[in-house]
Amino acid sequence: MPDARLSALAGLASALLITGVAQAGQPTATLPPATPEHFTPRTESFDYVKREAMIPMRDGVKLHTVLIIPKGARRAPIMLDRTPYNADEETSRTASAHMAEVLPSTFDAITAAGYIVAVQDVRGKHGSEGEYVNERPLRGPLNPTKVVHATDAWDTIDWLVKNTPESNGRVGMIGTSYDGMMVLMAMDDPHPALKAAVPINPVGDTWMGDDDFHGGAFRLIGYDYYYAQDTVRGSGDDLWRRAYDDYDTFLRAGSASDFTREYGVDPLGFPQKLAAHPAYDAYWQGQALDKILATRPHKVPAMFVQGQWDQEDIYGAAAVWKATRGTDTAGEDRLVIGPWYHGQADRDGSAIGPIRFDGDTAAYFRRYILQPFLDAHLKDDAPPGDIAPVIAYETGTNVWRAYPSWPAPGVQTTPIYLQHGGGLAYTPGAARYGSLATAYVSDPAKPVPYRLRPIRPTYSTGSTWSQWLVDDQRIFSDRPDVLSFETDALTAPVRIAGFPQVGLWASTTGSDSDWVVKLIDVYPDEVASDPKLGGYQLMISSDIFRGRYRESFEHPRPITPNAPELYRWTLPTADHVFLPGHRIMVQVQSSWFPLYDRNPQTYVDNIFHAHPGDYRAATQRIFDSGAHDSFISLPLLPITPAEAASPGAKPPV
Ligand code: PG9
Repeated sequence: MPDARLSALAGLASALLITGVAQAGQPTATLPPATPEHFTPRTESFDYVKREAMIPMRDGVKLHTVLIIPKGARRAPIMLDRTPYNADEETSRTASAHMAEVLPSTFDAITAAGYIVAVQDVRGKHGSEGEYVNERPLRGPLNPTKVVHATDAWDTIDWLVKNTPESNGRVGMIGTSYDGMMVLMAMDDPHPALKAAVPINPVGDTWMGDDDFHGGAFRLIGYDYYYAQDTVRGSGDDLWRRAYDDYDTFLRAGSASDFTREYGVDPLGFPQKLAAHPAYDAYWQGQALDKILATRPHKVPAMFVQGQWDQEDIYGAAAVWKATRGTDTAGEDRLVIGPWYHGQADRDGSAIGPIRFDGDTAAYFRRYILQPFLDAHLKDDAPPGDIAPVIAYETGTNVWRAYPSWPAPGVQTTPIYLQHGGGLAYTPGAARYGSLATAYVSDPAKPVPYRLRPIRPTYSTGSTWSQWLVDDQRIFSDRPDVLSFETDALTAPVRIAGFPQVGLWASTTGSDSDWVVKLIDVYPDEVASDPKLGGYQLMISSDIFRGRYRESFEHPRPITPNAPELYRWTLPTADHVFLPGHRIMVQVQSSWFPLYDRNPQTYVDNIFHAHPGDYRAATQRIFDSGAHDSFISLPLLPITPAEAASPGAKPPV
């Protein structure tokens, strides 16, 4: 064949090969694919083995579980975390040959101590089968089904101890927030192999003071959570916005129900339950884990972990601890109070925003408090732990303290009274006739923002939501609808160690009202060691109370306009020293928006469905002297000469 014809044929053949055009009856030519048919990662050099299992529950549903096992482990305890937040992600933080790198820092100390870690998707989420019911109630009147988180935990632990040859048959449970609630629920009816429980910032009672309501006021930010969590089995999208500032977003929407309709949240089951149960009715009472666990026999030693500035679940840990003291007759439980935002015990605990602590308090907790507690209960040969019943980080002085109980023994509950004209003192202010009051107008059309605007969506990229409880309150103190009362500069330290309580005498021209009380540490005008803290107003313990619930959380009642009434409620626990040169301040206001929905200030049956015409400005009077003397009861704990002589010394835990 002549050369020219040969090369023309060769050209045609290669064109056919590249384009894949097939002649009739001939196989299509292709390029070799980049992805091999079978690929096995090289993991021989890893210091751990990863195993995945679909663990069968008693109803046949299988739950996806990832085990990370130290290579060569023998008779190792297992730490189990049950989560709705994706077990795969929780066990593959980085692509690494090291167990410590793939797991979140929750597990750093126990990983170093040779534990096996098991992370499981709860039923209906991510890799697990079954239906997801957000905050699925335990078995009882609210849940007649046979499967609940307590049984799922039981079945999982049973399977783990029978199918993990590297284990010593002892299991601990740990988890933060929702996962912490999973730990509490497992304690309802624990498997005998469950030997230790660590609920960190758990949801204990979502109505009473955790994610969804505080003092009866509804937390609008929950909609972001339920939208991302409950729209799909995996991780859902963020709830969309059309404004940069959430203050605008929620104010323009109107009531909570108006918002859910406009943004398409209304078909979701949990938001529907929130709107159907605005008061503390049987639905919420029947799920309150502090109340439930107080009635159960004490079977599992627990370490309850509380954050002093927990912006999501500031109630649960301390509440369950308090409620279950009567059952822990062997004194096995522990309470840890750290200077942390929500989940910070699992992260870097050196600071929140501009407020710095002495070193990484969270790493200290995990290494010197958590791990010895777990070792004592879970390891074959560990010495008994000598962790004090209560370990609390005292802010202000920035030292860890050990106590036999909480509130700390020796606490003297002492009222500090609002004084007419803005003072705050241990003796009630006198009034020549009757009572004195200071008035302000609370206008639902201009609610007090809970943060400096613009307020970014809670969980959006770059949001500083986790820091909001330490925001400088100075920006609000000069608003005409925020009252401030403060002491003179202190000449001696004042320590609080327990739960401050509010006694607020107030009246409103409306027929319903919210009251917000903030206990604040005012820094000296100048702080040489950290100039940006000069004059800083740091909230130490603060909360909101919805006036309609003053007599009963279950049965709200309208307020009689203009009649002074005493509003009493308990603030979150705190362990803090107001240092010499600082001042104690109390601020009072009637909204905290849009973290909390607006009270229309006109009594309506269900505030979720309030109409635009219900929202009315009201004149609020805070009684500050005379017969109606408003106060905050402080859990004062005198500072001993030894403590005063060595502030900053770390006591042994
Ligand atoms: N605090 C989160 C939560 C929100 C709503 C319900 C339950 C939990 C969490 O961080 O898990």
